[in-house]
Amino acid sequence: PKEAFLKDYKKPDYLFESVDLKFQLGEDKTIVSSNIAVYPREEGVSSPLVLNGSDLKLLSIKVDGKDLKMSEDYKLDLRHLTLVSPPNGAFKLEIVTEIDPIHNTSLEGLYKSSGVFCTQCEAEGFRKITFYQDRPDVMAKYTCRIEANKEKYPVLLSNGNLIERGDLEDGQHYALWEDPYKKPSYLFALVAGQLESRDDSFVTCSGRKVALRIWTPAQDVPKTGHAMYSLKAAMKWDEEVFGLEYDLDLFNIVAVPDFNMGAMENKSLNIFNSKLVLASPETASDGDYASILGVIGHEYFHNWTGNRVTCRDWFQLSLKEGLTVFRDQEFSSDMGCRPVKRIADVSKLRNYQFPQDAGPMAHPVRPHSYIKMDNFDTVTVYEKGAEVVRMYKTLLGAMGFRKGMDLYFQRHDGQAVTCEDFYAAMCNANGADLANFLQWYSQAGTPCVKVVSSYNAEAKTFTLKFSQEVPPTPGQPVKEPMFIPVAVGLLDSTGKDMPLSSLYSNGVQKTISSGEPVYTTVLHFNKKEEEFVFSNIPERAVPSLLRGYSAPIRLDSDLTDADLFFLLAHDSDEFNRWEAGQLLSRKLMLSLVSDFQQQKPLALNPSFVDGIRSILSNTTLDKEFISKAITLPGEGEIMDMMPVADPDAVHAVRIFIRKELALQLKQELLAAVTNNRSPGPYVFDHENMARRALKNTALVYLATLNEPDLTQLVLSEYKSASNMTEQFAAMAALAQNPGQVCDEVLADFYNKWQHDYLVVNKWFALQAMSDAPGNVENVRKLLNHPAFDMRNPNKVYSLIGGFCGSPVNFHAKDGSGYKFLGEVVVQLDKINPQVASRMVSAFSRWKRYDEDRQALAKAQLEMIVSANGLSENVYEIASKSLA
Ligand code: DPP
Ligand code: ZN
Repeated sequence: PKEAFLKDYKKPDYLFESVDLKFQLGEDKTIVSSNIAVYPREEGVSSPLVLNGSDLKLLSIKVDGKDLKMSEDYKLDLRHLTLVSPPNGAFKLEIVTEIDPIHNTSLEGLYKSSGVFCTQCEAEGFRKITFYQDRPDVMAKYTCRIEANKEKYPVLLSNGNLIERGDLEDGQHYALWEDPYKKPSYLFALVAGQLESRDDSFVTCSGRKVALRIWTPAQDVPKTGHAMYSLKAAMKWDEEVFGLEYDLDLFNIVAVPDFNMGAMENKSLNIFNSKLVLASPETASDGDYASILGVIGHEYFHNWTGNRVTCRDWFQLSLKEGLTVFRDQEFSSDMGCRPVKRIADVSKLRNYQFPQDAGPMAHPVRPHSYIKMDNFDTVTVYEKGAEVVRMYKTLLGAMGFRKGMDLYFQRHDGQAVTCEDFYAAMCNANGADLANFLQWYSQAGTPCVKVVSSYNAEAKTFTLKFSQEVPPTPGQPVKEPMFIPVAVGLLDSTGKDMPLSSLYSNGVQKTISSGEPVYTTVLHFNKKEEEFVFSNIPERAVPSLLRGYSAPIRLDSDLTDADLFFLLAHDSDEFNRWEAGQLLSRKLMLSLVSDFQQQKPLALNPSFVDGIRSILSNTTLDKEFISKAITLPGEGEIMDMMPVADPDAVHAVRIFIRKELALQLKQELLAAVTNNRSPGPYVFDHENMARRALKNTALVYLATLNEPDLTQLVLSEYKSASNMTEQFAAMAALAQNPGQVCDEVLADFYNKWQHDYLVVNKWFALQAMSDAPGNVENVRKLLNHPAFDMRNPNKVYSLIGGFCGSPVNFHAKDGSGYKFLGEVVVQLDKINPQVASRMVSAFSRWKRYDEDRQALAKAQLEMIVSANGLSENVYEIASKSLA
């Protein structure tokens, strides 16, 4: 396998002015004709023109109307078609290929999902459709003519505007689409099938009426209301917050059941995994509703950040993804509750991105190299990338950030650009010098920051002394210091924010405020070590550090438990209030893990119980905040902090604390259930979701006790639930205790929902994640369940992904979990390499475990790497994991 390197980037010698495509869709084959207007980037170019192509049958190739001869005029290998000596100047290139969408199980390129033809071209799927310079810096105008059987494929869609349609002979019909905007091939899309639409419209800020259509099979149209609401909200939000208006008169979304990822932002024809479109109160949970809102927003926002301004090369992926994730996070915050959204986003970063950044697949936000680009749709590129964008906003302020965005579009609309271009727009628009900020794009690894505080009562100064260390990562043994914005506030002894007036650092005295009181300031920490001294501080303060999680780092402070309890009770920054509780929980869990390992009896610190009690009974707090604040850090997060990860100990301790809390806070938890029952029909808004979140968290706690009256309570909640959020949560609560009740409820649920594949996936996931000893056998059985299908990515993510996400069984000491995954990966790789490589990632941190587990996991990775016909996708992850 060949690795591609950022440092080897070269501009293309040839550019494409326009592309006219014709698809003749058929059951046993599809014929694709392309007609490309080629021109040299610079005059006098005479180098060969290399086109990418994979799994294509070449039928004919012409230049300026003349057939080319094999080997004389062009060469063909497994991945390229090379025109040996193209004419000087501009020319027309006509290529006809044959493809086989019906047997395309990789779900990239053109394939069929539940009878519907659809495409997925990002990152490199267009080369499975026709020969092309399949790279994002080749931007062209497209037309697309689709021909198909009218009865089977009444709806024919592509990018842009429909300019012609009509009937042909033999029951065929056609549609001709024209996209007026230049685009890279990864944004091309085509859909053909029996679909119905929900139609609506949106009037843009300049008064243009845009037709909005969401396409699904007829029976699912009633479930697209929330997606349509989300789309209209996103269109309005982008106008209001960024001044960005939609640029065509039509916007289509199509939902398909078989899709490798969440969704794809193809110009004016977004294609979605149906689980991110379809929702009804009875079948979708609050989490699903929130994901739909966020992802519909995300893909829509790409129209400007990604499509109008795209990436020069795939190394720059975070240019569009980090920025667009940041935009969807802000959108969801504005539509819901900001602190709660921030907590959820930071938890995701810590639970998924931190481990990646500390493992063999660690890579910078802008990777230096890749074997398969599909492997770099990662939490680092997306979520850490979003944190990098957030830091610009933290450093430049909301207005400054907006100025930077405006300049970015003004300079680069219609171009394919780099992360430096974004950085330059941000700096230039603000006359700002962000020093070594670009390190965030090139250095991998989560920076570790230490902070020590001290108070000088005589001088009335409060000092924070910072030091930082960026850990070594593969290929990057030595790191430079990073530019870390640290938002800080100081609390007085009553818990109020102190006004901050002046700050001394780096030999410079700086005024923070001389008028309006300022309670939070952003420190620019960009050296190995640095001291910041606040003056006019009348009493010893408790610092609230890294407010709102102002940088994606690990922070190690000298705050005592007493300080943390104080912050938990008083901090005006709600994120840090939650964080204080998490820090206390992490400390507690780590110390109990060590007790467990030494076979000491476990005992819960009473002040921890009191802290949780006071949160739980605080009626002034947001209910979803309470639900998050009483939830312990995940097992992965704790294992990540141990020198040798011990899944059994961490699991036992987490269960112990949860039961102990349930026992001691039973009355408060019961009150949280009874006070938060649904007052009426399902409503998707923050208040109602928060209420359900608190009730459901309380139910899950109570059910850990496995007492008959509590089981009855949860069972009656299950039976009386009128929405999926509450029904599923009650079932999950019961499923904690394997046995007759659990079995009956699981059977009842399946019975009720067997006709809804999205709900059945929840049922698979719940069973897959069970911590019941030996659950691997149950999961193996479920592989043969009639509702399971290895070809559907969602089902694989639910069942296999769910299993790997449950540490006790995946990391079972006897190696049964590893063996299971090894077998599945080899089998899955033959069907869908992208999905297989996502699954194999579960092995990547095998070196974190004890020697026995290491040996067992390593054996599976070695078995995978030596498998016959292994894909590059799986090879890259497995071999890098072994290195
Ligand atoms: N570009 C798609 C997204 O928006 C999938 N990679 O995330
Ligand atoms: Zn995206």
